Amino acid sequence: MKIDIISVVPDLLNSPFAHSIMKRANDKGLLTVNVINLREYTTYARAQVDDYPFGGGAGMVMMIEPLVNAIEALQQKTNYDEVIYLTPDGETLQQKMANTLSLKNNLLMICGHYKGIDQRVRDHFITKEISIGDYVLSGGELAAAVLTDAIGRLLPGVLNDESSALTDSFQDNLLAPPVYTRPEVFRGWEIPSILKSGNHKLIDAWRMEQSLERTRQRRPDLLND
Ligand code: 6GU
Repeated sequence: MKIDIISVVPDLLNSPFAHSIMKRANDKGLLTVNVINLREYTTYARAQVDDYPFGGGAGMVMMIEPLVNAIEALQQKTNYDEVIYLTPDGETLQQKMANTLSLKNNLLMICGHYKGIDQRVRDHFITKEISIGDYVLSGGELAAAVLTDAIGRLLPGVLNDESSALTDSFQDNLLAPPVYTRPEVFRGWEIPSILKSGNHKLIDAWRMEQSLERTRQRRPDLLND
């Protein structure tokens, strides 16, 4: 999969994909992330990419021309399955959406800043608008990093068996059960003895029970879905 991300702060996206599982995805050639600096596509003086809103009001709006220049230049080279705008008024990201997007080949993400992007870009170029939750970030970059991570770890071959995506919280509308590792006793705090029983049927049943209990306590809404 290839993910291209258009940003006015490309440096914000240097680190998120350079470590751990995202790095492994890149090293294995399973996920390529390209960050495109929007300022390279403006024809305005001093690399201007935003301007005052028509009708007045506080804040700046990202101009249509640099964005369309960038989108169309990228579309010359790549046939995108989705052109995604990261915005707090988009559809809230859920695991199911990450699963669906992980089946695509090429994604283009656009990170908003200031008061957002000119509505005409949304009307004519964007195919999907995504928010990562009900709070406001100062720009779309961290949201694009979150979305890219959520998608990238689902690509076949990215995770090894130990970190299988199938047992993640949310994958089956259940939160994950508690986990333990060495030592068996720390300051007198013991691990649940069943985990040492060697009986995998019992252990699986215990984990399912814990998942259900955790979900009931913390996210009863998931059980009603
Ligand atoms: Cl995608 N962008 C911004 N700026 N804030 C957000 C968001 C996106 N999702 C939640 N908050």
